[in-house]
Amino acid sequence: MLQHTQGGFGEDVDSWKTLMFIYNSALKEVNTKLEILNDEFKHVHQYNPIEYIKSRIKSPESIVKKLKRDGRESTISNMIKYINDIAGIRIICSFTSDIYRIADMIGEQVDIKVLAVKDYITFPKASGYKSYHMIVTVPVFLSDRTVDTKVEIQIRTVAMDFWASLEHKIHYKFEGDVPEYIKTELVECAKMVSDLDIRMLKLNEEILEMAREGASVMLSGHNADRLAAAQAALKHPRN
Ligand code: 0O2
Repeated sequence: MLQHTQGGFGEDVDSWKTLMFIYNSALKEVNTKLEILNDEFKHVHQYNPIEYIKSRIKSPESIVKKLKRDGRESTISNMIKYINDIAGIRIICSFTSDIYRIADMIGEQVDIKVLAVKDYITFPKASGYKSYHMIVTVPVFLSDRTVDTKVEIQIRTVAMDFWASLEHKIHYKFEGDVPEYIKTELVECAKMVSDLDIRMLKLNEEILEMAREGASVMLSGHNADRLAAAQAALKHPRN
């Protein structure tokens, strides 16, 4: 029978390799769930909310850096307890509306527990950073137990991802000490990204509306043909 370990790993899990294996398995679990949700959405609505998915395991250096930043010792138990994004998944979609749609679908999965949400879309960071973050746990089913494992899910548009990738590179290059004029430029670019997202969403909604109207015109055209055929049949009955 499977033993269910709540909130992390049992005391017996002490090796780095085992830990990484479990975090990797959690990424696979979430990836599969997302693929199924995306396929189902396409099947029902003839539309793909997810453009693509990226996943990664945080490097040991980044884990140690984050623990140090928070004034904690670099121990395995601290890492499990305090580092929420050892397993990270980034979902990239076309439109802002897709972000909330995907977040809702994730939240409704019965075996996924949402621990925390950070909505940097409604409340962007001062840097201009926009993204929707969810910290969740997903059960990883092993031969003798189930391990609830933390995964950070970041959901953002293609435009937001473009901005965040460049900003991350700049931040890394200047080791956090980014010159003021570059920071100002990045904030300006973030505004342009937000404008672009709003305009693209509006454009898409207009196109969808036109498609809906087109379909109803076609339908009424079809009905008109059927009506004319029925009238003709009444005028010229075969028998
Ligand atoms: P990397 O290299 O992407 O892994 P918490 O994780 O909740 O304990 P934290 O780190 O303050 O605390 O959480 P937050 O703000 O949700 O940020 C987590 C991740 O979001 C970061 O991980 C980045 O991936 C991304 N992020 C947050 N703010 C910014 C930003 O201003 N610019 C960019 N480009 N990305 C950001 P890491 O570990 O910092 O980096």
